[in-house]
This record gives sequence, C-alpha cells and structure tokens, in this order.
Amino acid sequence: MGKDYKHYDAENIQVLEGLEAVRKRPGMYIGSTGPAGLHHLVWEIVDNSIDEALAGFASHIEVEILPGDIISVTDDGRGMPVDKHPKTGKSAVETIFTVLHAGGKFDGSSYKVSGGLHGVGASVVNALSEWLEVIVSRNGRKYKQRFERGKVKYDLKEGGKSDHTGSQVIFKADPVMFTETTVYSYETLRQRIQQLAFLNKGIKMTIRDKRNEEQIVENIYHYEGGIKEYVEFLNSGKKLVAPKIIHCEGEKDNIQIEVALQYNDTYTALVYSFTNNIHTHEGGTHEEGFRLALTRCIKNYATTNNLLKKDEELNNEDVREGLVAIVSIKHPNPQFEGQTKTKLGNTEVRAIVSQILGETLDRYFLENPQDAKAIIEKCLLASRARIAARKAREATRRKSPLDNLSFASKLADCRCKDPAISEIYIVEGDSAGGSAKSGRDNEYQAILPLRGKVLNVQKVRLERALSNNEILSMIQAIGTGIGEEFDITKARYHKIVIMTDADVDGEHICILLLTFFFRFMPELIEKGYIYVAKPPLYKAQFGKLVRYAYSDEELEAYKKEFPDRKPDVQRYKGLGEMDPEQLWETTMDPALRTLVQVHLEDATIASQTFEMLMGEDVDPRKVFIQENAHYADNLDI
Ligand code: 0RA
Repeated sequence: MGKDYKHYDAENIQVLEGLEAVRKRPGMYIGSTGPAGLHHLVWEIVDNSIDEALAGFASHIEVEILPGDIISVTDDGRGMPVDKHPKTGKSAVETIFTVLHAGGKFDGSSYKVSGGLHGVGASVVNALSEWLEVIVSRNGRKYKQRFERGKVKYDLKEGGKSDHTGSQVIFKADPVMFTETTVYSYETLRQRIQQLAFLNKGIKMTIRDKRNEEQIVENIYHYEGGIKEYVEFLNSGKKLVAPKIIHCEGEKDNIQIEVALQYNDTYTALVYSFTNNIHTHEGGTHEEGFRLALTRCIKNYATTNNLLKKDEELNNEDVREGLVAIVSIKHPNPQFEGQTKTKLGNTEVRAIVSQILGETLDRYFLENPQDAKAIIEKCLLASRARIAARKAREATRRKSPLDNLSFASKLADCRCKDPAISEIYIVEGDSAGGSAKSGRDNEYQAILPLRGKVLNVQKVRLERALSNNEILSMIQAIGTGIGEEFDITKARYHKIVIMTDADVDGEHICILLLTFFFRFMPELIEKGYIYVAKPPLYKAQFGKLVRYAYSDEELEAYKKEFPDRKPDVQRYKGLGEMDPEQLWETTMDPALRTLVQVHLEDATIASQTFEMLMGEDVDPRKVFIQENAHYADNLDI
C-alpha cells in the first residue's frame, strides 16, 4: 500500500510539474500570451465540445463572455466521465484538466478530430487560468470541480439532481500570464464560431456577450448545409457564373473529405482548406488533390467538347479566377508542415481528394452542360488575359519596370544593403515624405512617398494593379517581384512600415496597402515584415516640457501629471504638420516609436474582412470604417 501511495505522489508531482512548465513558458503551448493566445484558450475548450458533437452526442455548443471577461463553454453532450480511474484515483474530469495532452483521447477509443493549431488540450487552459470550474451533468446528477492556476481547489463533488446531460467549463484567464490584455474581442470569437458552424454541419453554435448587462449581444449559427453554405456565404452579393454549388463528400481509410465550390464573376480566388477544422493556410496535399482534379476535369471537358479554339490552353491559374471553394478534411493522424505548421503533409490525401472530387466534377459537367460551358468560358477569359499579358510583358521585357529601380525614383534608399536591418517607410503624401526623408536615419531607413490614393486592388487583376505607378514603385522598392516571380529572399527590407495620417483617410490608405500586400504578396505578412506606424495624435506642451500622446486617454493622463500647468495642445491632422525632428522622435526612432506588426492569424477571416472592406458591397465598408476609427489599435488580423 505504501508503494501505491508513492506511485500516486510521483504522478501528482508530475502533473504539477507539467502545469508549472506551462506557466513558465506559456508561449510554447499557446503560441503567445498576447491577444491571439488569449483567444486560443477559448478554442481549446470549444474543441473538446466539438469532438463530443462530432462523435454524435452533442448538438448545441454555447460560448459566453461573462462580466469580467470570464468565458463559459457549455455543451449538451454526454457529460465528461466522472468515475474514478482505478489506477490514478482521479476522475476523468480531473485528468482532462490536469494532465498535459489528455485531450479527449484518454481511452484511445476515438481520435480527436478538432483541435486548434496547437491542440494542447484543456489542461493548458487550466494552467493559465486564475480559476476554472467544470460542471458536469450526468447520471441524473450534477458534479462540480474547481481549480486555481491549475491546482485542484476542491475534488469533484456531487451537487443536486440534473434532468439533462452535458458539460460546462467556466474560466478566467490569469492576468499574471496574459499581461497585455485579458479582454476578449467579440468579433474575433464570433467569426471563428461562425466558421466552426460552417465546418461542422448540424451543430448549433451560440456566441453571447454578456459583459454589458444592459446590452447583451448574441449570434446563433446552425448550418445543415455545412461548407455548401460557407461557399454561399462567401459568394453572397456576387454575380454567379452558375447557380448551383458543386459539392462532394466521401471517406477512405478513415479519412473524411468534403469539398464545395462555385464560380463568381470576379478575378479573385478564395480557396480555403481545412484539416480537422484547422485552416491550413499554407495549403498542402488536400489542396493539391483539389487543384489536380479541378484542372484535369475542366480541361478534359473543354477538350472533349471542342470548346477550345486553336492555340487556346487552360492551366491551374486560369481555372482559379472567380473560384470560391472550401476543402475540408478530417484526418486521424494529420502531419502539419511548413513555416507556420499550417500545411498538410500526408501524401495519401492528394489522391483521395483528387479521385472523389474528380468523379463528382465529371458527373456534374455531364449532367449540367450549360453550367459547364459557362465555367469554361470564364476560365478561357482568364487564359486569354494571361496570354495577352505575357505577350505584352515579353514585348517590353528590356524596359520592364520591375527589372530595375528606375520607376521608384521617389525612393530615398538607405545606405545599408543588409535587408535584415533595413527598413522602408511607405509614406502617404509628398510633404510627409519630405519630413520623413529629412528626419530619418539614412543609414538603415529608406523612405518611399506615395502620391494620392492607392488603387483598390481587391477588384482587379494583377495586370491592372501593375499599371498603377504607386504600386509599381512599391514592388520595385521592395525587390521581391510579384505573382509567379515573387521571391521572398530578394526582399530588400525586412521591415516594411506603412506610415499614414492618423485620420480616416490615412486609415483607408493603410487598408488599401494592406489589401495589396494580402492579395499579391501575402508572404511578406506571413514572414512578419509588414508593420503599421503609429504617429501621435497630440503634442502637449507644458512650458518647456513636450509630451506626445498617441490616444485621448494618454493626453488626459499627461494633463493629470502636471495638474497645475495649462498645456498648449496641438492636434496633428497629418504627418505633414510635424517637422522632421518631431517625426523622427515620435514615429521613426526605434527607441521611442510604436510599430504594430501585422499578423495573419487566420487568412480566411482576414480575407473575409478585406472582401467586406474592399469588395463591391459598399455599405458594410462604411459601417466598418465608422465603427473602427481606431482599428489600427488591434491590427491582429
Ligand atoms: C464520454 C466519454 C468521453 C468523453 C466525454 C464523454 C466528453 C468529453 C467532453 C469534453 C467536453 N465536453 C465533453 N463531453 C463529453 C471519453 C471519450 C474518449 O476517451 O475519447
């Protein structure tokens, strides 16, 4: 018996050490302790409930933000198992929340289908919560257990009766761990909840913000059509090439695949792939299988039905224009590769997707010849544009503006040629550009002034974007080339800083530039090369003392700092109003400036936001810009 006690002690010590390790290096487990990591906590808990729903036992998952930024996640599944494990003496509930990687897999009978990028399990959330409570309804009873900073506060105890089954997890992120913020963004949670509802058909997902008791906000998502409805959503408001959504679903070797696609009349492709609900934004074998089938079937149909004229051809790129597609697979043992571990590597998946989608497409084209013709006509337009553009490029090869720096004549380059320490400031307006040129440290800071509005690139083909001078100078200055020729290793700067006025126009230009990078040079964002500079809003002069304030709150704080002095406050309407020294001090000096790095946490969601901001639909854009006058504060897109 003594021996057994020792054994359990050893196990307990291991558990405590495990959770202690999480608190020591939280970034290793949830990526960061910034806003992204904070939101990640919610997804770890939600994932467990999604697994219960995918196993067929739960149908409704509810996420609530309670006052104090406490999160509650409830499902109507079987309820987590409460009986004691004969060996450890612990309930399954306790195991889930105290043993690292205990996910939902502890009896090995089922595999975890969902799971965030980090897929670390509920114990990590527990370790990083000031407190966490689990409430289980099962066997006609209620059970409850509480933890504080990962440690058991009280053992699982039986409460009253219960007339239903299910699990509820309530937790408060530990401000000691999340020093930047513990405030959740409703919009971030809402978008991902909606995405999860699309990806897991039939599950009802509710998100509710109860932080303001007087104004409770909620959204309920429930899609019986799943990713078919996702495609419909992404295409809403667009002109369609053919009315039906092409859809297929199948399973082989325990790998489930599902694809939905439809063409609209724009030039942009939106192809999003998911593995176990994780957005694989670097693509991978499922996307390759998708592309193979799509190109093969379209080419086949076009050739067999004599739809190609002499000299006409269709390639991978041509079949993508205006394409909206979701590729979603569920794999018991996914291998994630790539820079950000969001590229699916399992080679067997390629053929499975290609075969199942191929059969569906062949049959669809056969049964819907009208639609097939319309789709192929659309692809041919793309092909003709591509070939014409190539010919034009070849004709002007020697003078190609992308080959040298001639075009970026306005560029004031830095002396340093080491990209790792070189920075380029893309500055709105000539006068601000002038101040920036005089104020900069020309050893490693380059300045590129842009004149007027940048072309809205959401609506146009690459070729058209390339005819815009501002865009050309930018591509040239950056040095990577674009499109098929893009090469990140040729980047001449590893910090590309967008510096615009701190007003609505400035923000609009900033969004346009971000849209451009997002659409045509997304790797720059993925690599973390893109930044937004934050110039101050006010200069407050207290006698000889000068303070710069970057927000209204900061200005008020300075006023309180010198209560007996009346400040002379200047509101900066534009960068151009600052003299070179001021611009250097407030916005460009690495020791003092604030740069917001632009992230691509989830390219799908970012793209949806860009679509909304930049697409044809003008109204939502107006609303967004009005509601987000300070959107740059959390540019965590
Ligand atoms: C019964 C058995 C198992 C898990 C659950 C119920 C269950 C877990 C969670 C987590 C959140 N909500 C839940 N609802 C039910 C064990 C299954 C396994 O070992 O794979």
